[in-house]
Amino acid sequence: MPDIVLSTLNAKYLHASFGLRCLMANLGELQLRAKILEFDINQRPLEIAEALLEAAPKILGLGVYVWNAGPTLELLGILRRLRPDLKIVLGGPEVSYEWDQQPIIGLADHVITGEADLAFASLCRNLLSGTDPRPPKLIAAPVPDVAALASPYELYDARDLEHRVVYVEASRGCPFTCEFCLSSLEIPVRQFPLEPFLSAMQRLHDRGLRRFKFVDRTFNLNLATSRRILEFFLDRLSPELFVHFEMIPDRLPAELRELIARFPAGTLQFEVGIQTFDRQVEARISRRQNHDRLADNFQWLRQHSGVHLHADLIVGLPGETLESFGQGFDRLIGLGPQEIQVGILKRLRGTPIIRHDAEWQMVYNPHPPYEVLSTRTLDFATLARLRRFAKFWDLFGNSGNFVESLPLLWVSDHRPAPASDESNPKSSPIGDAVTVDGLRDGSALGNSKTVSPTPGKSARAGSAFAAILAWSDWLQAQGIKGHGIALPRQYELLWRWSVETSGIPAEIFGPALARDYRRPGRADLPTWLIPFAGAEAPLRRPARLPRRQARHLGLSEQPEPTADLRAPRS
Ligand code: B12
Ligand code: SF4
Repeated sequence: MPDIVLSTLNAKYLHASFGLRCLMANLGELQLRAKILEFDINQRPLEIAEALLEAAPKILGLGVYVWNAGPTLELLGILRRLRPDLKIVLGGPEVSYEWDQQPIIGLADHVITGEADLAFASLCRNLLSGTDPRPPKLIAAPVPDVAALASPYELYDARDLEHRVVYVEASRGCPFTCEFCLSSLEIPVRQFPLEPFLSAMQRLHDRGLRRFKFVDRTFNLNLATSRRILEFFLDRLSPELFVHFEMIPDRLPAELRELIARFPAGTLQFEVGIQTFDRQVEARISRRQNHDRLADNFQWLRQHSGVHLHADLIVGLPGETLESFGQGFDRLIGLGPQEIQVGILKRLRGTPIIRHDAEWQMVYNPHPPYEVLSTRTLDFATLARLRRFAKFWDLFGNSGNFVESLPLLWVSDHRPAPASDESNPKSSPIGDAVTVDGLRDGSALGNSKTVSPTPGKSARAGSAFAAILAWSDWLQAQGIKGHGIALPRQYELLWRWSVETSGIPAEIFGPALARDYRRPGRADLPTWLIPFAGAEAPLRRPARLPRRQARHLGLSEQPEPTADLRAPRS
C-alpha cells in the first residue's frame, strides 16, 4: 500500500494531469512510497472515494482546479467521515487564492498554495517522519527554481502516450497582466534549461509520442528558445506529428516565420488569445496588443504557413457590448483562423478583474466556474443569448463539419456551384432524413475549394456574427439544446434554416452541404442530400491529425484516441 496518493479529477479522461506528475517527480526518495490515482469529473465522487480508500494511503494530495472544485468538495466530505485520520493536502490554482472563503479548505489538513513541486515533498517528509509535529495548515510554496526541478516526463506511461493529451512545458509564468487570467499573477517568466528539456522531448518521441501540447503561456516570448524548439520538431517531422503552442499574436519575427513556414499543413497548432478587439475594454483589463501587427501575422500565417489557428475571444468583459463583441467576432472571422473559441468570462479566484465589479455591475455565478451572468452593458438575457451563440458556433463553426456551407450564411455572392445531374430538388428534400451507405450511382464527392469568409461580402449586414446569432436564435426557438445532436440532424437543421427559412438557393447550398458531409471521407450521405452530390472522387488522404484539425484541412478523419479506459491509474 502506498503511503502517499496523489490524485485529481481531470476535466476529461483524455487530459493527463501534468501537475501531479510534477509533484511525483520531485518526491525524491518518497517516490517509491507514492502512487498517482487519476480520475475525471464524469466519475461519481462515491466511486472515486472507494478507489482512494482501497489504496489506504496515510497522505492524500489532491489537485483542485476550477473544473473539479464542486466534485472535490463532495469527495472530501465522504473521505473525512470514513477516514478521519487521513492527512489531506490540497493544492492547485483553485485553492491558491481566496482560500479563506472556501468550505473545502475546512476539510483539509494542509493547503499548499502556488507551485508545490518541492513544497509537497517537504511537507510529506515532515508528516511521515514526524520531525515537525505541527506543520502549518497553510503553506505558501516559494517559487521554485525550475532548473532544480526533476523532470516529470518519464511518468507519462504507455497508455498516456497512446491515448491521452500529453502536456509539456518549456517555461512557466507570463509577463502580461490580463486581469481575467490567473497567469497574470505569475510574473516572472522562468525558462526550463533547454537542452535537458529537449532531451526529455526526444525520449518521449522515442517512446512513440507524436502529439505534444505545450502549456507555456506565451511560447513565442523568448525567440532563441522558440527557434530551438521549432527546429527540434522540424528535424522530426512525420505525418503523425502534431504540436500545440499558446502564443501572443503580435510577435512573429522573420526568424520564426521562416521556421514555421517549413512545417507541413496541420503539424502546428497555435492557440492565439485575442479576447477582445475593443480598445477601451483592452485598456480596462490591462491587456496590451498591437492590432496591426496581429492582423499582419494572421495574414502571413494563413497565406504562408499550414498552421492551424485557434483563436480565443471572451464574452462579458467589463464594458463589452453586444455590438462591440460582434464587431470583434467579425474582425476575427476576417483574419481567417480555422477555429474561434468563444469563452464566457469567468471570475477566477485571485484575479484582479474584481476591481471592475462595482463600476461595471459585474454579476458572477457564485458556483464554479464562476461565469459572468450580467454586466452593466450586457443583461442576463443577452448573455444567455451569447452563451448559446458560443455553443452553436462551436458545434457548427469550429467542428469543421460545415467549412464550405456555413460561410454561405453571410457571404452575399452566392455563385452557383458546379451542377450535379440532379441538383434541383423540390423545395424540401428532407422528407426522410436517414443516411445511406454510399451513393445511389456509386459515385462520391470530392473536396472542393471552400468559400472563404471574406469580410464585407455578406448577406446578413455583412456580418458573420449577425448571421450566426440569427441561426442560433432560430435553433433556440426550435427547442434545440446544442448537445447530442446526431450529425445528419445537424445537416438537416442547417438546410432548414439556410434554404427553407433564409432563402439561400438550394442549388448553391445543397452541393456545398453535400461536399461538407463527404469531405472527411464519410462513406454515407443523408438520402435527401443525394440529389446534390457531384461525381468527384472522395478525398481520402491519410492523416493522423486530431479530428477537427483534419476536417478543416479537408482530410479524412482518424478515430480519436479511445476515451473509455477509465480505470484508476498508477
Ligand atoms: C491543461 C489545462 C486545461 C485542460 C484540462 C487539464 C486536466 N488535467 O484536466 C483543459 C484544456 C480541458 C482546460 C480547460 C479549462 N481550463 Co485550463 N488550463 C490548463 C493549463 C493550460 C495547463 C495546466 C498545467 O498542466 N500546468 C502546468 C502545471 C505544472 O501547473 P499546475 O497544473 O498549476 O500544477 C501546479 C500547482 O497548481 C500545484 N498543484 C497542482 N496539483 C496539486 C496537488 C497538490 C496536492 C498540491 C499540494 C499542489 C498541486 O503544484 C503544481 C506544480 O507546480 C493551465 C494554464 C497553465 N499553463 O498552467 C490552464 C488553467 C489550469 N485552466 C484554467 C481555466 C480557467 C480553464 C477553463 C475554465 C477555461 C475555459 N474554457 O474557460 C476550462 C475548464 C474546463 C471545464 N471542463 O470546465 C485556469 C485555472 C483556474 C483555476 N482556478 O483552476 C488556468 C490556470 C489558466 C489560467 N491562467 O487562468 N484546462
Ligand atoms: S491571457 Fe495570456 S497573455 Fe494574458 S496574462 Fe494570461 S497567459 Fe498571459
